[in-house]
Amino acid sequence: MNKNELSDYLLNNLQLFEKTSKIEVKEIGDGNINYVFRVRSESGKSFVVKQFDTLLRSSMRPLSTKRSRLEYESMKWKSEFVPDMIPKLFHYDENLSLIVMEDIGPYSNLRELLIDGKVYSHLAGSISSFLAYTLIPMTDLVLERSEKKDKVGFFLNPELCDISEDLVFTEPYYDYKGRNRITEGNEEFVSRRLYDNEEIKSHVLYLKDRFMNYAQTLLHGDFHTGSIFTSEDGMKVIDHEFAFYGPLGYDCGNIFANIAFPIVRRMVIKEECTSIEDLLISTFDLTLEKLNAVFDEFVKDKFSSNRLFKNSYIKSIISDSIGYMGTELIRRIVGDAKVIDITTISNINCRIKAERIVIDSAIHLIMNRENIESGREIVDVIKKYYGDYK
Ligand code: SR1
Ligand code: MG
Repeated sequence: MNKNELSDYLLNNLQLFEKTSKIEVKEIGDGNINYVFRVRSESGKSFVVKQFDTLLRSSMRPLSTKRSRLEYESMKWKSEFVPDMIPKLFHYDENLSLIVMEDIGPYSNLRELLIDGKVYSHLAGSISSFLAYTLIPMTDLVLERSEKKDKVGFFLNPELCDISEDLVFTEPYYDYKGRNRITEGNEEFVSRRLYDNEEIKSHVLYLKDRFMNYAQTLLHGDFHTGSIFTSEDGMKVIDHEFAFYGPLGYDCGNIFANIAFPIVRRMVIKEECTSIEDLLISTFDLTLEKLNAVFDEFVKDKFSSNRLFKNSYIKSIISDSIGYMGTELIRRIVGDAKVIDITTISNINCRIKAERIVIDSAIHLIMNRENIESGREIVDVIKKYYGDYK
């Protein structure tokens, strides 16, 4: 809908505003896929409206609007576990593929905050709680068997998964669609490290296969710092349209990677980054701690609560997380969907260096994913490669 149509729709069909109110509609979305508006009345009431088009916003290719139902239902379900971290939902219209939700205007985008070197003290606690409380309760270990299978079926999301299967797991290593954009000066480096590296490709194929076939839990599916809005008091997680049943470590690895980008950025432009390093360390360590705690809190089935099983289950989540951290790091450098943490490094030599640090760290993480157990080890990997390119 255009702004006038949206305004008429809201005034005539919903009881959110007085019928006689004048409302202002402003487009605020800058994502690749959908359209997002802030709608505000003269009396100061405001909401966010997200509409899902039948065409992808960035490339205009067709995309099913079923994703709006998946986003809505996923937000609704996750709100039961982390009510303060999901924008409140006011309305869903299946025909118009439209969700009306809380306006989280007073919150700031986490990606932009970290680029500026700002870290709130609750962040590691909030992110780790979001991961543990939205991921463990939706596994087979907690849900009744048939309910879990119904959920896996309901949340099948082939088109959005297809985007990730290409952009995250395939194109950065093969460029078979010719869409990769490599920074001038890094072409040969990318060929040597990725396109010609059969060993890294074999590890990534394993992670891709697990992404496609291990329906472990309901993922956010695109959990990066651009999907988090935060203030001194808390955080809200948006953009749940990539939700599907996949390996639990995928969400964890995605957010770890996206906390690492501003570290590398600030390292190469020689700005303070210890507070973000500490954020990465404590987010990783608290996630591990809370996965254990939430497992104990929620897994009541007498067979699954076996201690040895629990240890190996959590260990495999951690190694997946480190592997998926690596794939996210690489795809944001080589692929088509980049991050401003790196693309806005204005000095070209610093950008080239940052990209090499990210790729080498990622390869190390993927290859050594079974042996890394703490946030400190991850930061040490990044520091080691920073040292190599100093
Ligand atoms: C065509 S979509 C490109 C990227 O934007 C989304 O936020 C996902 O990260 C996706 O890979
Ligand atoms: Mg998104």
